[in-house]
Amino acid sequence: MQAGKPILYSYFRSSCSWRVRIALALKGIDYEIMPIHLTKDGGQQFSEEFQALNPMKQVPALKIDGVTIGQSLAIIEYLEETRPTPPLLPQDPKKRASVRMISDLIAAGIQPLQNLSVLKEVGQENQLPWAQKAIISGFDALERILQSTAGKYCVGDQVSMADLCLAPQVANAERFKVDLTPYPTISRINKTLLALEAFRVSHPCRQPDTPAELRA
Ligand SMILES: N[C@@H](CCC(=O)N[C@@H](CS)C(=O)NCC(=O)O)C(=O)O
Repeated sequence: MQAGKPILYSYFRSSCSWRVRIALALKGIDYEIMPIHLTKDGGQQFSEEFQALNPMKQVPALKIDGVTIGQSLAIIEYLEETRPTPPLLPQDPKKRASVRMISDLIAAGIQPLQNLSVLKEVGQENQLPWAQKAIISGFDALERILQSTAGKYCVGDQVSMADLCLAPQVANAERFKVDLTPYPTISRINKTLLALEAFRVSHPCRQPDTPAELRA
């Protein structure tokens, strides 16, 4: 099948979309963004057209090489397997396990609990404390883990998939007004990551669908 430029179905503020945007930027993959607004029109992720691409009704989804892939970590691992440079998983199996552990901690243990669809269920007045509780519980564990795995980044001194999960989750923590003082390692790594070009260009404040008042 003839494959054109990859298309990323993305929402500027979606932390899971940001993970993939960072991977695409780091690997120097040219792509187009198709914005999916998660609240406009009742949520464009619920349209029949988008559900045909991702039946989970979530962003991101990436159309690439003639396939459409949902789930940010599956997308990142596909990019890693097909475009291995620069690597986002270390060679050493123990370090690889640490990268996957941290990625899963964030992608399965924190983000889903504070995702839009869950927040809708808990009701307007409970949303902030609910999201804060989920993030604090995950960050308490993550800070301890990073104290033994981190170098400059989450695992040693190479940017890895774990870092692609960390920076977007810290942005969510800031959006939900979580006090980051108890997390010096998380904060230090996040600051280092945000200075990298790939994290900068893929940042929610610089996307085609970022509203004017949030652009920077
Ligand atoms: N495990 C999925 C989670 C995707 C996800 O939760 N996406 C959010 C944005 S970060 C979403 O589309 N939410 C829409 C909704 O909850 O209706 C992944 O890693 O891609």
